[in-house]
Amino acid sequence: SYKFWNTQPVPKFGEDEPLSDGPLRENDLSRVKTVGAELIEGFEWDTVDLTDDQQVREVYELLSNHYVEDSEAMFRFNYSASFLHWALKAPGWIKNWHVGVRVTGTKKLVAFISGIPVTLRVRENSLRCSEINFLCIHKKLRGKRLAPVLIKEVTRRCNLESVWNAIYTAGVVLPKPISTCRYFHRSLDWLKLYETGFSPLPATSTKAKQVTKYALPANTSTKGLREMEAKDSDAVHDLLTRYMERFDLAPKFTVEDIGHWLLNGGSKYEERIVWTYVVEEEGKITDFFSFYSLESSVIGKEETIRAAYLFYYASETAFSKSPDAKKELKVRLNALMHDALILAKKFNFDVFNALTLLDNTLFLEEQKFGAGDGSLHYYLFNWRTSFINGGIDDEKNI
Ligand code: YNC
Ligand code: MG
Repeated sequence: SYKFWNTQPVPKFGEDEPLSDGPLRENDLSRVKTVGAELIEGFEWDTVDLTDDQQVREVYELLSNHYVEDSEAMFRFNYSASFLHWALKAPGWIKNWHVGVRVTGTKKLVAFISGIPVTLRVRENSLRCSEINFLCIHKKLRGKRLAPVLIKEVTRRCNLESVWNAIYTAGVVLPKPISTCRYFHRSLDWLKLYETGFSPLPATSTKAKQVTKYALPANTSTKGLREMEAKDSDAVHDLLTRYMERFDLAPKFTVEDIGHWLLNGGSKYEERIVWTYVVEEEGKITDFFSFYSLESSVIGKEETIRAAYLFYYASETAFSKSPDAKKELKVRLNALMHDALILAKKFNFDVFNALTLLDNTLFLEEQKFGAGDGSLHYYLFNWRTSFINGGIDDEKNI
């Protein structure tokens, strides 16, 4: 019955779609509390310092044991320490938005929630938001209404920076999604996915047939494809900005953001997190695509599934004025994504994942992605807007 969420500035189920976009509650910096609410006896608030590798390690340990699992509890996300450095220290990051709860006696980290600043465009409005992620409570502290306390605390800390809106995603249904996407998976190493229980063997197929179905060539075929370099940042920024104008919900990136999100922040992390490729034709960047690395551990086994997640991409083909423009975009994206699969395979990923967003439905089927059982719901805090299609409910989608 959403006892907590019904008290928050989010749209409710059963309400009509709004006539106009705008905030759900007025805000006043002078009324924001300067200290956090009392925690239950034996626990204390902490600001986790992610410039300290030891504290990143503590967040890693909490998440690797207690973060998101699939509905059958077979797999759990295993965000690496390098991934956390990358995801939580994006340009403009705010230390105070990395919120921890510790046991007072032992100082053990038992809960976490994070925000990073992001400027979003929602239809025609530009919003300074926090992007909330990595909400996690130790399994032994579940069901004690601690999650609302963490959410209110991160809200308070965002409000102290005069940030009144947030974006977040979750697999669970809460009041009230502004969009919903489905996960799709493309096997790269089918046999491994089968052996770990990730992929079933269809009744009408054989192992050998499945392996053949997902085989990929050794080399890419797009002319002019190469790894992105720092010198490409302006061109990629320009192309991505124009490409994203075609959608109702998009982040507004600076050139610095591009360097961070697409170039691994200048390769400063232990492990590589993100791969980005551009297509250069006669000195012009015409296309690019990127994917990032996120493993899942197979619960109860010493194994991991190495997944590549499709990240940002763009193509000049999207701006074609020809009567066949949509077909051209479809052909081009299929060629690019085929090469992305080949590269991910070369880098030893087991599976390539993508959501039903951007122009993804133009290539998911042709590139042999299969629908997963998970959905991802998108939410905005304190912002009213009607449902954004482009996810599974869009007519152009599967
Ligand atoms: C969830 N994922 O409905 P009601 S995603 C938000 N996001 O409230 P308790 C959630 N709310 O229904 P537990 C939620 N899951 O009574 C549950 N809730 O109104 C709501 N799992 O609290 C739930 N990470 O403490 C209910 O539940 C209330 O002990 C119940 O803890 C929940 O990062 C959780 O899936 C999820 O660690 C922490 O199960 C725990 O079960 C856990 O009794 C595994 O809570 C890991 C996991 C969630 C990943 C994510 C995005 C989080 C967004 C949070 C909302 C941000 C709002 C914007 C704030 C900034 C505003 C500004 C400016
Ligand atoms: Mg709890």
